[in-house]
Amino acid sequence: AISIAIQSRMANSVAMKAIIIIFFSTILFYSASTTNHTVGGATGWDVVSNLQNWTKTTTFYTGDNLEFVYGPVHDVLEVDEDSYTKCQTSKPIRTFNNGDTVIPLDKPGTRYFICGTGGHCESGLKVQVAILANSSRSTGGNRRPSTTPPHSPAPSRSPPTPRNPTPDIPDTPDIPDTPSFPISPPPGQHSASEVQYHIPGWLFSLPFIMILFLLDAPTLHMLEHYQIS
Ligand SMILES: [Cu+2]
Repeated sequence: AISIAIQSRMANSVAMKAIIIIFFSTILFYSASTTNHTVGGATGWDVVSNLQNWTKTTTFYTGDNLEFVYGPVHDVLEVDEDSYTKCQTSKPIRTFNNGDTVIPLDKPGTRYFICGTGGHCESGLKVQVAILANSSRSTGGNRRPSTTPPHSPAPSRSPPTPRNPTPDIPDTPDIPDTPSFPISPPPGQHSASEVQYHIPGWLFSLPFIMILFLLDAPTLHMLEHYQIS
């Protein structure tokens, strides 16, 4: 009786593991397919950040997030193009001041953000982001920097470009070189993080589950044996 109890507990743990794996690999999948762009990189939303350079080396897609991290001396105003150009803080579209503002980039187009604190916008604390339709990602849009603007043909084989200094969420935290990935990326030089796969997230966890069950096959076999007897 004791060993049966132990065996059924092991079966439970297999199911547990499967659930946990599905859960985390789904999260992993979705975090791999969206990018959180920390505005200004390591120095954040601050006058010391070179925001013009930052936007030049970053490509924005619908589905990505912009994250503004800033101290209490700053705020974030979303403005129209005219206010952006003139650093006019009097008619913002939206205002944020909680120190950590995440803006989902939900549609293509250009959006403008400035700091509302006196003089900061004039000192360069302003950012303009051109958001590309997400579909351009899957058709081989160059996900990462390339110092070229997104519209010109991207160099297909650029030397390891300096990754953007952003400590944003690593695109593919622990996915090894996708050994078990069921779908091979489109031809091209894109790493896993650069390509959006058009498969449901749960499918992403299948290889892991298969590995799990292969590893646990002896356990399952023993379990069957116990149930028969
Ligand atoms: Cu400011």
